[in-house]
Amino acid sequence: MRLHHIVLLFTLALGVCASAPVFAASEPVKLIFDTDMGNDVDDALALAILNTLQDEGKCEILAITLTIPHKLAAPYTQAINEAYGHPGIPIGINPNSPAEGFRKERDFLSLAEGAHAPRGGFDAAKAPGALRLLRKTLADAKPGSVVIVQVGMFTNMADLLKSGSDDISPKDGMTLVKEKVRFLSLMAGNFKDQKYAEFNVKLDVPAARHVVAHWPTPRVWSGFEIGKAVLFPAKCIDETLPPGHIIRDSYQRYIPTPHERPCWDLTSAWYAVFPDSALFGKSEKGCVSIVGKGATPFTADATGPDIYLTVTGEQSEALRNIFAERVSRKPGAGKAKR
Ligand SMILES: [Ca+2]
Repeated sequence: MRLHHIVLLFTLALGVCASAPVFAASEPVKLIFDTDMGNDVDDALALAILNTLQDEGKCEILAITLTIPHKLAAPYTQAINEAYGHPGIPIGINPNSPAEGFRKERDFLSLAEGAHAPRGGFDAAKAPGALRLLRKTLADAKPGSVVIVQVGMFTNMADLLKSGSDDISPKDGMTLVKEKVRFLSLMAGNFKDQKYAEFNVKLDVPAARHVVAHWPTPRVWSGFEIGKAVLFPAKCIDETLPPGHIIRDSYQRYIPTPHERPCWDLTSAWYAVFPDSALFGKSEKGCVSIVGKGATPFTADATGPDIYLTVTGEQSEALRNIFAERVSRKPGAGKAKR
């Protein structure tokens, strides 16, 4: 193996920056995680990974907002954060978000009222609304400091863009996003099959249209084909995670091993923290549009706000191994020295 191959593999394995980041490497990326937690188990895997990156000082999860109206989505999200050592992250709910994505036969949210109930309890009635939490989090943030990871429907982001001034901030949603958000990392769309209506788009097409038409920062899309190329190792669930682990139990409730679940939301979350990672390729700049029932055709345009991610076989293999290693970390592992 030649030296440059060794260096490349080392770089891939660490997910380190291939070019200079905009912010100092030591500064945690400030994140908002917007998720339809419960519609698929990859949201749970993604949140687990973000928790471990927070332990390492790579990111700070400022808030989590939900785009699923299920009453156990917030308690379950709290249970994941507790299991990974961060019980204090605020969670915002949206009772008006799309309900059609939830499949009862694959329910793992009910773990939150059984074996994995939040230790401190969780009163969903007292949880803030997603829109209020988004506005508050952005109002409190430094300019250009927040990365939003959207791995569910576009409902909350459309609500944010449409919001006017209120008791939280005199600024409207467009202004808050323009001033405070660095970029939007989203799992949505399909850039291989431009006629395919991807789940996160098709469940709330009007919201997707609104966000695509108005969102004022760069947007980076991890399409359906990326998650399909990066499969979560069943071996991690079966052999690495101990019995009684919340991720192991959730995964087996959703679709049991030996199924290897596509890592849709994990890729978007990873990119949000490591936008210069050598683990992804990127398209040229362009414009995504939303057509029909939710297809996402892409048109190249050097002044466009959108790019989409690509992965090679080598990158997929590196990503799935990193994801498995992350999910199996214990709370507090790799804690940054401060
Ligand atoms: Ca999701």
